Amino acid sequence: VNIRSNVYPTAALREADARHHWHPFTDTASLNAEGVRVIVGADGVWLTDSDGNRILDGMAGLWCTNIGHGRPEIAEAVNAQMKELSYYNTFFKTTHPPAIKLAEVLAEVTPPHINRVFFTSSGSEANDTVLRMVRTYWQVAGKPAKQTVIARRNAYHGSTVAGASLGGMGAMHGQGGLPIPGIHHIAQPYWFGEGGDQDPNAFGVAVARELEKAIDEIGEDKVAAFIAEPIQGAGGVIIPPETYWPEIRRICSERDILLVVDEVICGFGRLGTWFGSDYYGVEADLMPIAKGLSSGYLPIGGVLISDKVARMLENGGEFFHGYTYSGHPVCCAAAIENIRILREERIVERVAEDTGPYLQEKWRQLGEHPLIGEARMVGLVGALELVPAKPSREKRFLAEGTAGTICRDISFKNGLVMRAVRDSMIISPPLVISHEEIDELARRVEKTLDDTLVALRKEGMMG
Ligand code: PXG
Repeated sequence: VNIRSNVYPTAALREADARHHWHPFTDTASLNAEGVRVIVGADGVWLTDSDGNRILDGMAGLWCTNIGHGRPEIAEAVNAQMKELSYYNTFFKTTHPPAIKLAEVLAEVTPPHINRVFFTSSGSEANDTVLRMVRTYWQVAGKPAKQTVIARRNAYHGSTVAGASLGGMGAMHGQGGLPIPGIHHIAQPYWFGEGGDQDPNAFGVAVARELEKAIDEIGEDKVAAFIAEPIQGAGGVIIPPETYWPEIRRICSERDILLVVDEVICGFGRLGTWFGSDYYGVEADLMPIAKGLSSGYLPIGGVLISDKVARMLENGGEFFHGYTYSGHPVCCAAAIENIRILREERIVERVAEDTGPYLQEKWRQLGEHPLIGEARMVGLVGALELVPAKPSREKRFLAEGTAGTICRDISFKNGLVMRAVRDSMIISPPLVISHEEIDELARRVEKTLDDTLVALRKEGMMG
């Protein structure tokens, strides 16, 4: 197999992949029976597969390619850094210019109360760091019993032991004895699915108050932190009602627990603001980041640390924690160049003022389709809820996830990557998407919904 300028037929690539490659989040037996999809190139918002098809990347890779695929400036920055200093660590009283520069740039784009960063290679690692950091914080503060972290059902915080434990995915907890002790899950602010007949704002407050109840049950003297995504991504683009975040911030402050806002998906412009916490006007004590930090060009993540947490940890002596690749110079160089592009091309502002509203209007129109129970979007991340009996919110498809999977497969055939979460369709395109590309995306979504409706009727699934 050539890794560049592929000349091999898809069948040969599939066969080799099936023989040797174990994929993440995959039923290996059924994948290998069906045959994997092979992507050989990408440019802007477009992917090319091994049969030469062009596919619109409606998911920005895996929610990460914020500046789009294939920018030569990043390749050049990485190439130059490789030649200058390909690797050195940041342990043992050592640093290097790329780590210094990236830390400085991050302090510029984050809110004023955040001025430090701890580097990791991924979002999962960042959340492992978070767990140890919040527990250490309270040890240093002289309240060593405050060790429990409250998280939410259907949250996604990564796939390592700590990440998957903080996450609220039942299927993940079912494998490998998770969650680890000391993590407590409460409800998510998912109005469409779980709001019953409450109005969204009343529901937002009620769900936030579950945090207060959980703190009372566990005991304030035992709770270290609450962790949540501004908008849940992998859980199905769950956009909380407006009342939710202010209530969460109030509760965390009154009860003296740290607030961790997981910015792995929402960070770096996804909501039309630099961070999801900016969009909701909520001050975080810690913010794990990854994905859009480098637009996925190289693996890098981190934990952004507020002054309050930094001051406390400074009193604690050595923090016995770090990764070989914390602040990897080449990954830092990619991230610095990525942030330069985001700033100089005003990409975040464009999402807020131009491309976001433009796609949101198309999305609202798609919401009128007979298959769609709700169309929701903030910035450039959204979901379409498939329902069998519009306008009923209560009536859902019987075998949950079947309609979503059918729709996702049809979407691929129509040249669009949309992700299915249960029976909702998710979109999170590169932030550089143009108006023409948004028009094309909306056309492909509409055709996909039409085709899906025909397929579901044929299966007798509509009703
Ligand atoms: N936090 C959040 C909010 C995430 O979305 C992570 C942490 C973990 O990051 P790493 O870099 O370790 O993957 C994520 C990752 C999906 C999907 O199918 C979503 C993620 C990863 C893989 C698949 O939606 N999010």
